[in-house]
Amino acid sequence: MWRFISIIGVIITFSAGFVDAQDFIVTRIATGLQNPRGIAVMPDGRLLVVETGTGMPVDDLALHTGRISIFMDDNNDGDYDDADERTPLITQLPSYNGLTVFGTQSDEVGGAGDVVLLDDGRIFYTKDNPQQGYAADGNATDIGIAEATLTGEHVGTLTRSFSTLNGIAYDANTATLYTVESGLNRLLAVSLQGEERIVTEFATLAHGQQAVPSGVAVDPRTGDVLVTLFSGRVPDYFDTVLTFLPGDSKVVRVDPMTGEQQDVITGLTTAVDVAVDEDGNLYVVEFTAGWPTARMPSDFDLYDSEALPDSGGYGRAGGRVLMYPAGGDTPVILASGLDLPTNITYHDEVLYVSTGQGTPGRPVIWPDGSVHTIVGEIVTITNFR
Ligand SMILES: [Ca+2]
Ligand SMILES: [Ca+2]
Ligand SMILES: [Ca+2]
Repeated sequence: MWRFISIIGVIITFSAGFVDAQDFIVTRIATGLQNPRGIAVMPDGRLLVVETGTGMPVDDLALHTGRISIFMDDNNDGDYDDADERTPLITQLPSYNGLTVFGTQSDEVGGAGDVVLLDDGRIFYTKDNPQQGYAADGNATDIGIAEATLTGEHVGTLTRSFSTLNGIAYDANTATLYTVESGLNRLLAVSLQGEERIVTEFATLAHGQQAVPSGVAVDPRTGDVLVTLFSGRVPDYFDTVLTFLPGDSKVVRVDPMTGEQQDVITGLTTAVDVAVDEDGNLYVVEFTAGWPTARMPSDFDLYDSEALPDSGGYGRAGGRVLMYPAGGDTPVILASGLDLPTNITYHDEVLYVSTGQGTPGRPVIWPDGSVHTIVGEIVTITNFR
């Protein structure tokens, strides 16, 4: 796999305003997953991994494919692909596809999204199950933040929400969870008792499109909350609807007390998640860095293995991870050519990135013309600090 070959050296090239120092090590540590999303690192180094699932419609709730598992590299060979290295902790989490449920004209699998692990072993994760409908209070019955334990017990629902929640982050200093409601363009603060507060709402982006907040992280130095604004559709771009417009996506810094917002990184394309280390260096994931591809027909059969390759609305294998040094030095491309990455976690000098969004096994074409099937993977990036 060319994109996982790292080149150790001192070659520095400039591309599109970024320094591209190719001495970072990108390593695939898990493959064959079903839409890996949020990752939390346990104190002993094991990983807590959310898989949103296949998105395939099922009649029986017990057949739902979303899950949260513990990954342990038992044989110490550096990957989590060997026998018994993945232990499902929470299973049967709802999984759906936005193409069939909402007619999004893209292959987007929804369900459990992101996870945080507290020091006391409590787990909080975002869940998304729009097909369960809405309750009398206006919120969905099964969209919100759920709590579980490291022994796999469902503690219950902490909060319910009106629209899809994406990223979740935790600030231990204030015992506060932060999450973003992508459909309502809001950042929420939630206490561990489930009290919810709207911190801020995000305005439309440069061409009138919805902000669509996606990833969230807490700056450990200040308590500020960093949010990626992914960007919704551009409704009227030279008489056509554009899935997104390159350069309109950004990262904002929010003061969680006042709600004040400040643009920290602009000019991005489909920024989907952000992480920050103890020194304030920022790491941003772009879902795909090029122009949008053709939107997917709403009646496309996602599960027909004979179907022609279709990107699913977003160009494949064009995702990137960028580092923005705290001191304001030139940003660096840490990884490129990733296939629709969705989540990033920073832990102890290592970045964990989940890739391969879409219906697992569906054929797609990569930029070099080669045909691949969608596969969920996790890569690490090291040697960047
Ligand atoms: Ca292994
Ligand atoms: Ca192995
Ligand atoms: Ca994240």
